[in-house]
Amino acid sequence: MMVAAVAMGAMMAVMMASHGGMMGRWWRGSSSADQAPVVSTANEVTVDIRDFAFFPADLTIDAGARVTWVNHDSAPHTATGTSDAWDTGRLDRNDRAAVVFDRVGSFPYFCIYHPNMKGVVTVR
Ligand SMILES: [Cu+2]
Repeated sequence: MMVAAVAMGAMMAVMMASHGGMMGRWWRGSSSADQAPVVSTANEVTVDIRDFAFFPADLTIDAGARVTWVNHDSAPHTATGTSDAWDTGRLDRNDRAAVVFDRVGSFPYFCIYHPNMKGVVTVR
């Protein structure tokens, strides 16, 4: 898994070199740290993945709600629970996967391909 992550990093570096302008926009884009937390009472909530970040990265939902991650990037991403309890699996561009959160608690997650991509689902 670490080897795959390193290989992906090398690939990204090559892409940055050949598409400097476009990638520059990506890397200057708002990081998850800049985002305001979102509280939703909906049963169905979508988290968009774009520019190597989760939107919203900090999401609070009611127990029993279903969260769907949608990848808008050309790079593959995942939403993988840090505790290993849940995982969307690999999402290629326009792929989506849903997780139902029945338990109250805080569920941090990351992308296995880009571990600096982080989010958290808080269930109340
Ligand atoms: Cu990713």
